[in-house]
Amino acid sequence: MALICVINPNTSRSMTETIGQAARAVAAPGTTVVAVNPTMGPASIESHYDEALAVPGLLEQIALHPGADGFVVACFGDPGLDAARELATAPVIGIAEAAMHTATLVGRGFSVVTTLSRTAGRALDLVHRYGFSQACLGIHACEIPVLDLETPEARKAVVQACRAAMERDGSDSVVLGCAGMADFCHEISLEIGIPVIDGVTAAVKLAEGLAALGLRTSKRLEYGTPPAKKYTGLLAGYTRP
Ligand code: 2AL
Repeated sequence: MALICVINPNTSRSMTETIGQAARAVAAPGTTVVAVNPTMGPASIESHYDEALAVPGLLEQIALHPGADGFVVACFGDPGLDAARELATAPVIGIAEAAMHTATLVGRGFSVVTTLSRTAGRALDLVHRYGFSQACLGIHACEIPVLDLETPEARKAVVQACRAAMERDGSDSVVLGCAGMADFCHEISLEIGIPVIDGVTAAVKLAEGLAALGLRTSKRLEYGTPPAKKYTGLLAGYTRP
C-alpha cells in the first residue's frame, strides 16, 4: 500500500485532473494517488520566471502531505526538485528525470518534444544534469502553449512533432516534454510506432518501486533537512523554526 502525491506545480486545476487521471491509470491496485496543485503561482510554467515562482507553492504542497510514500513533481522543468528533496522524507521524482531514465531503458537514443521553444534550454540543462547528453538526440518544440494542449488541433500538432523528431533524430523513443501531454501518450505511440514516454506515469511507477524497496532520499548530506532560518515578507511562512 503506497500513497503517492503527484504535484502539478502550476495552478490550473483542469491540468491537475488530467495528470491525476493519467497517474491513476497506471497505479497498482494498492496505490493511492493524490493529485494536487498549489493555490498560488503561475497558471502554467513555460519560462524561467514561471519556474522560479512555482517553487514556493510546490514546497508548500510537499509540507502539506507528510504521510506520502513518494512525491512526483509533475512539470517537465523539474522545478524545485532539489529543494523538495531536502524538505520531504519520502522520495521525490521529477517527470523529466523519470522520463529520460525510462527512455534509456527501452532504446538507445531519444528525442524530446516540448511545448514552446523557449523551454528547450531548460530541457537541455536537465539532459546534461541527469547524464543523458549522449542518449538525447534532439529537443523539439511544437510551439503550443501548455494550456492549449487540450484541443484536437494541438494534439495533431504534437503527434506530427513527435513523428518529425523521430525521423530527423533517428531516435528509438520520444519523451513528452510537458505533463499536459500525459493523457495522449499511448495514442501518440500507436500513431508513430515507437515507445513514447510520459514522465508523469513513468514517475508514478518509479515512486511505487522505490516505496516497495523501502528506499527514501538520503538525508546524510546535501538533501538533509534545511537548517533553521528566518524568512521575511511574503515568504515569512517559510521560516524554518
Ligand atoms: C510544463 C509542464 O510540464 N507543466 C507546465 O506548466 N509546463 N512544461 C513545458 N515544457 O511547458
